[in-house]
Amino acid sequence: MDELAKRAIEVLHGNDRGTWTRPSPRLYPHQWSWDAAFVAMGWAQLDPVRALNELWSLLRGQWSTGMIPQIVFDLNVGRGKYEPGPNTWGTILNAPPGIATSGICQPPVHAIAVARIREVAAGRADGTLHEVDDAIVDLYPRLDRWHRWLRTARDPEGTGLVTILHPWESGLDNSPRWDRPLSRVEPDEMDDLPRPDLTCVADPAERPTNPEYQRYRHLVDRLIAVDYDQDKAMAEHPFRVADVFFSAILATADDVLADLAAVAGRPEESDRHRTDAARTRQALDCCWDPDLQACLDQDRITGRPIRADTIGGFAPLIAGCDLDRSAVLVDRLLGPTYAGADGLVWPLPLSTATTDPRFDRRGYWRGPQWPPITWLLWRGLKKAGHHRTANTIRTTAIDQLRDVGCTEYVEPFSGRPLGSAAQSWSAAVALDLLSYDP
Ligand code: 2M8
Repeated sequence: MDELAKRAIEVLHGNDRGTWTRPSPRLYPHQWSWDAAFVAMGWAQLDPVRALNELWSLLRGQWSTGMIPQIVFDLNVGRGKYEPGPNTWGTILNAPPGIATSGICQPPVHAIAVARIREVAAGRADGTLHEVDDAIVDLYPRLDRWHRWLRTARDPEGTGLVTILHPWESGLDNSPRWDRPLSRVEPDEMDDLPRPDLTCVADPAERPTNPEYQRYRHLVDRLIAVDYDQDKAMAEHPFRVADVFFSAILATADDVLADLAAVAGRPEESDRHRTDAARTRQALDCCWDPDLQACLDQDRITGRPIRADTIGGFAPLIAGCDLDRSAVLVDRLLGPTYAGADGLVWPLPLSTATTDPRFDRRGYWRGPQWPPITWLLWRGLKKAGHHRTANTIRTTAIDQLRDVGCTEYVEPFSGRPLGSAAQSWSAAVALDLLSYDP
């Protein structure tokens, strides 16, 4: 068996908790929402039914509103191992009885994962596809409620863009995109709560700073103060940003959900999902900055676009866009400020452009390469018909993972692995990318 596949399988098994998977053994000991979607695609290569269980485990935490929370906590994990832990979110009345969750969300990769599990199952000679299709009958309404929540609670005016209330909701937590809006968040007092995450990495510089964490926690406190009432939060929360990357993932997930609706015997729902996706694509068009040649997040408090040259700007490649726009974005993606930058060990997309003043080659989400982001761009390129570029990115991503292992992220100029050394979504992405080998 391929050495990388062997290593990736070891990482998944090492982080496996039976029906769900920790993102990593120490740094992230609970179940995370978008990690679970990537991880499910990895498990699909080994056992599509196990892959479905990953998603069902996550859905245990789905709120009655439809929100899929960012974290479903494992109550067996010792107190203080991860902060903010289960007791700090004030979600006991919001989460399903007996399940501890956080109170925010993450990008909706889940429908994409279900479709990929189905594709893998379809390639098997046994009856797995029937089993997966049966599950989709029950999964579809859950995913539909999730997408509907995003499109109502987080986009009450139907703009097509999802507003996030916390940088953690973006998944790209510490991106320079959030520096300005986060700098305006003013905690009443600077707390000095423990940071167990800092003890899990080789160098604390691989994690966000204390002032950032104080603001992160303050934002959680503000959501608790309104008891997670989304109308109130959308009116007065101190961090409100229409996130183009998140919205783009929702658009492409809506396209997929349109197909899953048909599999679930609900073809009459498909058009609604396609219309939603089209609305988001149109909205992304309006966020295009011709100077930067990038799609920009919109600060809902100031009403202004957030100027930052980051991977977020490539949102149209994820959502799907016209040929002209995708050609411009492919040029930029492969150009000297991203994957074509001088001195990169692997020519893969960077999380921030080298020319952005806040680019930081080791900084968390501020420059390094992240396997799941590479995967999302690879998928977008493939869907847009840029097959040659997509394939080059796929093979380069495999080379990278082969050399550095299933690390959380990579310092692009030295090739050093950063963050957690056994990250589940990197293993999952490796298995999925390898499965396309001719
Ligand atoms: C990172 O985020 C968590 C908070 O959600 C953290 O820093 O503690 C991010 O990379 C996020 O995208 C990811 O889902 C999570 C688990 O891998 O870790």
